Amino acid sequence: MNVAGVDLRSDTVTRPTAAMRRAMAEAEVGDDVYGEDPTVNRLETRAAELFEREAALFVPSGSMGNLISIKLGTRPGTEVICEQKAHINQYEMASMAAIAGAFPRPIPAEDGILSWKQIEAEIRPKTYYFSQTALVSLENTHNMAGGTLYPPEVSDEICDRAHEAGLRVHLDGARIFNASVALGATVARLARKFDSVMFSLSKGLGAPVGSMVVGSRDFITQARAARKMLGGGMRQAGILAAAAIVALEESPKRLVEDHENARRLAEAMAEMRGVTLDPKKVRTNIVIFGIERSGKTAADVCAALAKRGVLASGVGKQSIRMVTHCDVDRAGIERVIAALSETLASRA
Ligand code: TLP
Repeated sequence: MNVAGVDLRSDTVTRPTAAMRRAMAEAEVGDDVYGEDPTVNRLETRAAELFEREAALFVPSGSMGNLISIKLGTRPGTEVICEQKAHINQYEMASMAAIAGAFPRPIPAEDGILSWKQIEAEIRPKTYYFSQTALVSLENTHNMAGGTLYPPEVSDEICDRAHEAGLRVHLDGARIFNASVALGATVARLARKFDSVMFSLSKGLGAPVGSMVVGSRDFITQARAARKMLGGGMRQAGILAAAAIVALEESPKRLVEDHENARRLAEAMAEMRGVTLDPKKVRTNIVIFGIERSGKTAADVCAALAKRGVLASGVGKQSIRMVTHCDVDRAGIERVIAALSETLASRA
């Protein structure tokens, strides 16, 4: 994307800030496979502290963090209950099946938010000739449902009841800091009942690379071994962890701006002819809207937007996702609104 453009394809596209680059240049490093990188150790300690859990592990990506958690929470031949549009179900290369040997049991849910009632109905009978349910995975915020939120009492109930049923519960909290800001609850509060938590440093928080897995000391010891097995043992990773520490300390407080920008975008779009969107549902940094009524395809609209310097992603034949982040300010948002309005009004 050229510097004059506005890239809303994802919050993964952000560039490290000057403070992050400085921290990277000055990072003290060591070999993290030997546990000797002081900056990685500091990041892991800080993440565990913020989530009020025993331990945390720095992993190269959210996908690897989810896979490690699923691998440790299942056995080959067991099942994972998740929402149908969950990232683990749609965008992780079927790794839970290909690598962990687990089978997804996806359930479609309105706005991506599952209830215990829906989950309970999909737990497999405890009969030897059925594959057995091992793990429930929730996504908060839910990316492909438009950054939607689990009310804390709903996720708490799912965790409690799942535990009573002998199941583990994983949180794909790639954007849990967005959820925390929108719900006015700490990440520790939102994540406290989950057995494992993955959160991303490289999305809304703006770090260049990396995610964390958080949980009990015993779980993280096993996760460290699983990370090595998957080829995720990194050496002088303090260079990356240094930027991640800046992201963790500095970024959560500014996410409210991204949410306000997403809301402004959604409210303007809801007024446009040809767009289907309920702006009240936009509570975090993701806006997904339908363009069925325009008669155009997402591919055509995205191509026309790109010509006007705006990047967005098609997430269905006639639906588009825009994600706000720290590299887009209010002026950028106004530019996107103008570009979309022109694009939808044009005949081509
Ligand atoms: N999401 C990406 C794409 O892969 C769709 C994006 O642009 O939003 N969990 C959730 C909820 C995610 O949204 C993502 C990435 C991941 C996990 C995976 O993280 P990475 O990309 O670090 O492997």
